[in-house]
Amino acid sequence: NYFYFFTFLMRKTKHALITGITGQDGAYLAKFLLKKNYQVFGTYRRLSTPNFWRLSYLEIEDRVKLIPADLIDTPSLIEAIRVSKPDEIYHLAAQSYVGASFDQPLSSGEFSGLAVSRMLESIRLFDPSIKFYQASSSEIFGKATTKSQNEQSSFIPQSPYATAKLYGYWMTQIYRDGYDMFAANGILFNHESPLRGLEFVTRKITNAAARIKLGLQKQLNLGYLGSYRDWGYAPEYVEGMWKILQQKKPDDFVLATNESHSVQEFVETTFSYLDLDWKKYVKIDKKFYRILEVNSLKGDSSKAQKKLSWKPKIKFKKLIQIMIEKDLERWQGWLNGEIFPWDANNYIGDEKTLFRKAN
Ligand code: NDP
Ligand code: GDR
Repeated sequence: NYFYFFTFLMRKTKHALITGITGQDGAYLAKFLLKKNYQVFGTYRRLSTPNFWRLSYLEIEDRVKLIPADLIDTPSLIEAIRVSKPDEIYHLAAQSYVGASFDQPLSSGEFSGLAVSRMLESIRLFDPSIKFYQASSSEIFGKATTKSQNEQSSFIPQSPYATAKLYGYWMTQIYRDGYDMFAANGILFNHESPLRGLEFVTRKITNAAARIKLGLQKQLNLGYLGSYRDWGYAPEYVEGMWKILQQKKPDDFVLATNESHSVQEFVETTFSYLDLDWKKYVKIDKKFYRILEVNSLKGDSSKAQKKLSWKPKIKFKKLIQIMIEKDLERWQGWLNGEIFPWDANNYIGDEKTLFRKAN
């Protein structure tokens, strides 16, 4: 009869709770889970200006249920779990900018580190059968001593951010082993997209290059161009997060393209895509140097490729093409008076900011 069919359907619909749904990964993950027929809940924090542009851009703002919560406010996190009754929690919210963690070391520890314990404790007390994904980071490898990094590599963090993430990594393992909870770390290398925050180097470059091409900007100031990163495409990485929680047993996985390129290569490729000579426009400003730099990271995602059947398709050049084409299209649209969900038109850039200085 209808009643049983309805309750059967209801039980089949999985619930996911995403902390940090307003961020790059949160928005893509929400879209991905909706396609998989999940009921998607997400936490957001109260800001003076609402920040839902990514959800609007992906046209899912009406399809996700939003719950106000802040990482420092444990009752608000418990309430988010109580209201959403999740099968899976994706803990993505954090202070995610490495540079800012030197300017705000304590709050970075609070939000990127301690908050993981708040989430895990809340789950343990509320319902320890909920699956938990922790957004860990390649930054925990830091001053890496090996050519590429996998799940066995040493952790040598180089920033308050990375140290906080390493704390979250270990706490996730402690709750897995100590309380038999399904708690897993995704150790993700850099992943980018047109929804990337504007202060991260990739989007800073593609946004500025598009403006330079259209005569809206003359110069781009950057910091150290010699560092190497393993850059992938964010929508592919959120699928990996989901796959990590679909395993029979909780485990930790590196997600990466297994390729590494320098920031300078990123600049060169972006500007040459627009037929511009980068040397005419890019200036080095030491104020963008980090107090400590992570010089080179390159992932080895063979475990994920084997056990999760996860394989990134979009590599460096294609990623840059996707990002630059979108930023160019947005600025052209803006010049034509079009209105669309976007961040860059209200951004004054990081030029005027007084960062803590590196030696
Ligand atoms: P974003 O900076 O785009 O998003 C961060 C999210 O956290 C936003 O929704 C933000 O809300 C939220 N947040 C920050 N502080 C608080 C707080 N005090 N209370 C509640 N919410 C808060 O990051 P990404 O989407 O790029 O990354 C997602 C996660 O993955 C982060 O934990 C990041 O450290 C980690 N990671 C990211 C990688 C990458 O390359 N993108 C690689 C490896 C790890 P608001 O919108 O209000 O600011
Ligand atoms: P990262 O990303 O620190 O790797 O952390 P970011 O894009 O900030 O920096 C990458 C490299 O570029 C150099 N760089 C600059 N960076 C910024 N932001 N602005 C500049 O002007 C500039 N000039 C040079 C940096 O020094 C660095 O070497 C990202 C975040 O998403 C983290 O949350 C995540 O954990 C890691 O990736 C994996």
